[in-house]
Amino acid sequence: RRIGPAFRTSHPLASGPVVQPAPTVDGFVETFLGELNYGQGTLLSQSTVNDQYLALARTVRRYLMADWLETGTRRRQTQQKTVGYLSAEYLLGRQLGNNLLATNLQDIAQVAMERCGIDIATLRAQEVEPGLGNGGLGRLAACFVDSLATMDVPCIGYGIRYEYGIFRQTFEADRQVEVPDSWLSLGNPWEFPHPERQVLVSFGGSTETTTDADGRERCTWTPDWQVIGMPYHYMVPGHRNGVVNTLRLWSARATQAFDLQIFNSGDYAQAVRAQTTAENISKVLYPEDSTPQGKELRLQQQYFFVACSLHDFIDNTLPADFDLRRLHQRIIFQLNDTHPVIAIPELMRILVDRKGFAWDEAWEITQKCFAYTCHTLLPEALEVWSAELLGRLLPRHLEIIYRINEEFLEEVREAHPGDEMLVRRMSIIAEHPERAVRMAYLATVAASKVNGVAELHSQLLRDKVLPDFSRLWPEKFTNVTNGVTPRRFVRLANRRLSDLLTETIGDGWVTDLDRLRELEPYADDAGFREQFRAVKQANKERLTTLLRVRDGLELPPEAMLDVMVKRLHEYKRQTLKLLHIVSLYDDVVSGRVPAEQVTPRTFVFGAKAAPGYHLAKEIIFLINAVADVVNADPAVAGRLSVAFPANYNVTLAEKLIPAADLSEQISLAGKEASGTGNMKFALNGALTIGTDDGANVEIRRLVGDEHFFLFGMTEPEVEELTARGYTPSAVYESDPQLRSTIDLLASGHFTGGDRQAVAPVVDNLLHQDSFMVLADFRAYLDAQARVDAAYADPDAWSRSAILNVARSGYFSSDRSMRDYLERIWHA
Ligand code: F58
Repeated sequence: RRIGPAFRTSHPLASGPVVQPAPTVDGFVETFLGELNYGQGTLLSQSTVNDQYLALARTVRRYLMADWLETGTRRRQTQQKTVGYLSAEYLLGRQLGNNLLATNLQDIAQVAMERCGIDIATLRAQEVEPGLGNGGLGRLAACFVDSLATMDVPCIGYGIRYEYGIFRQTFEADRQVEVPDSWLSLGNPWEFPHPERQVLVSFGGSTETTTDADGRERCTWTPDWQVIGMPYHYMVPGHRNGVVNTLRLWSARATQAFDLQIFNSGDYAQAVRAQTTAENISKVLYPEDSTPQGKELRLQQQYFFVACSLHDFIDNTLPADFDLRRLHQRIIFQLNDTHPVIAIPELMRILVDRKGFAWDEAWEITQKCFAYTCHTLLPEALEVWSAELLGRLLPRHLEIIYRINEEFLEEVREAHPGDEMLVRRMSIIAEHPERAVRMAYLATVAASKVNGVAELHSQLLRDKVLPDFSRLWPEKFTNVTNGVTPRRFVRLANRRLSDLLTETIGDGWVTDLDRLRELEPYADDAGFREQFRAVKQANKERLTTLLRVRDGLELPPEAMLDVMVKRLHEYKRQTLKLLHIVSLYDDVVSGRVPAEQVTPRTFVFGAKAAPGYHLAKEIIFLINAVADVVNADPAVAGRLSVAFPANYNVTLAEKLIPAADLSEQISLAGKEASGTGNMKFALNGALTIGTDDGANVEIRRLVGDEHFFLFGMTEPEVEELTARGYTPSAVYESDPQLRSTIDLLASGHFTGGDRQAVAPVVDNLLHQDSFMVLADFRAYLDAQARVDAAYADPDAWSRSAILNVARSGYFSSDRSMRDYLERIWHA
């Protein structure tokens, strides 16, 4: 069967424009019914909600197709430099709403569905979001591709089409239970498989070096197994600009040859099992959020998608006669953390072994084609692959890495003669506890630029994580502060605020977020503040309705909404938030504070724990246990309530963030690389209570100290305390309120008298407390008291909230993209 080259012809119809359905209600209805009849094979009268959702999605898709094809043609013709964003994760969120927004079809679709007797909200709710990421890093990739399309920058997002995304979280007896996320099971209307672009990927086997006639060494890799990478294309529409870029996600398939070999040997069952082995590669997203496990399948995933992507660009995207010495003029591969770093030896292998380049020339090309973004400061999060495993799976790549390292260490020796300690410190190869490849070092050595994701993070990256490298190559290091897309996180998530903004300053802010500055004078306008408060109130009511229906939670819609949503990790300090809640509750039930003096607050948590992260799961249990008791205790009724809706994801974020009054960004200083939730909250008019960490630093600088509740140790203070020796139990002894709070927790009050159930968390706090929760407790409570005082003056609070919105335009991912373009990509 032919899956070969594209159809090329001089036939007159071959160059005609693609016919797009009319952007009218009639045109939409007609297309929709056509999709229902001919696409789904059903009648409106017999269709299910899923049929209708799929037909609606395919209708919207039609409106994007002409632009997609046109963008592709234009990109091929202009041959501009492309950003190849390499990311193992894309946390996309639902597509339907975003694509209706991008095409400006929201109102038309709504009326068209009404005309068919369908409530469009029901169809929107039918979509399962593609949860192909863990958290911030994956969501950042999704924001970046959105911005690049909106800015008409050529970009191909490369990644993995996991069959199962991040697990669905449920609670059983207050404990997290993970359910597989079979997001594809009802059909996925947003993807296009392209079997004609499939790629063969090799693993295992051995290498052999021979010398050919002209004395050149040649290496051949004889792999012992292969899989097929099947690309699925997703549309990435720009905001109403006629641009649609491509996200290309790879799915693993067994090769025919592989199957037949075993099949011919007579073992049919084994042949089918072999297929499963191959297909396992893209089966499931690893749900770890900061501690990589070093599992073989994960390395297979990494190499799989990177090999597919490089091959796809070099052999299927560039013209056949392209001179690869100019490769950097056509592509910059941005490495989203270390997960795709195996692309570096892969490109060297392609250039040297397949294309016949000399090593030095290949290295020169390779260095110009990669840039590396680091997203962490936690030492345990830096990926390291055992040389044994890497050599077994990718023998040629390990050889290449060794050679890169040798030549690099020569350079170090030349720059610092006699300093063998330095050489050992900087080696890409670690020797203890086992020989292993430090992927961040490999990335740093090869990349043209290395960036952190917020100013503080980039500074600490230079000073603490990669100090030797930043001394050797100071110009290599730069910062690009993260950003978020205003399309999804303001315009789509917060329609009411968006309408108010547009009425007030026009709609330019959607693609030029700095324009929000024009809002500043309105902070002093009582009428505007009134409208702004009404928006917040309506968003809260929308949220309380949702949580009633979705989770059976009864929440007072007038209370201050205090929200902490992010992955569950000790360094993010959900336990600090919990101690605050318990202390408020303790104040009332012990009679120290009359209930009437407590500011009514609803605390909302959203957090998934990595399934193997035991302490994180104990913390989830404890939050739920405290919620149960606080919510049921008449002593604090109408004053304190705690909600922990299960399965926090992008879809829920879009409802929660617009409703929030207070944004909790309380990581231990020096641990959160940037944070991006912090930006989404500020842009939606929440005030932040936060430490001097990650992008909080920049948010505070921009919105102003008076409109931000800062607390806690600074990074240097954390360092100093660590050096002095931190004893959490001493802090506990010295602060009566902290003692009372912890004692109440430890007593089993929240766990039906069961002290064992709280012991893991309490004991850890008292005897380890790696992230200094107790050390910051007092400062946190004081800051929360300032929050209460500020909230008591609605006018002053709204003024601050409006100024947060007006001054947060900097945190658009459009700005991040401009910074990458200027500082790194030069595209
Ligand atoms: C996050 N990293 C940072 N990693 O923690 C956060 O501060 C930052 O804002 C965000 O990146 C974007 O730059 C993060 O989300 C992961 O999820 C990895 C997934 C794979 C395993 C290792 C962590």
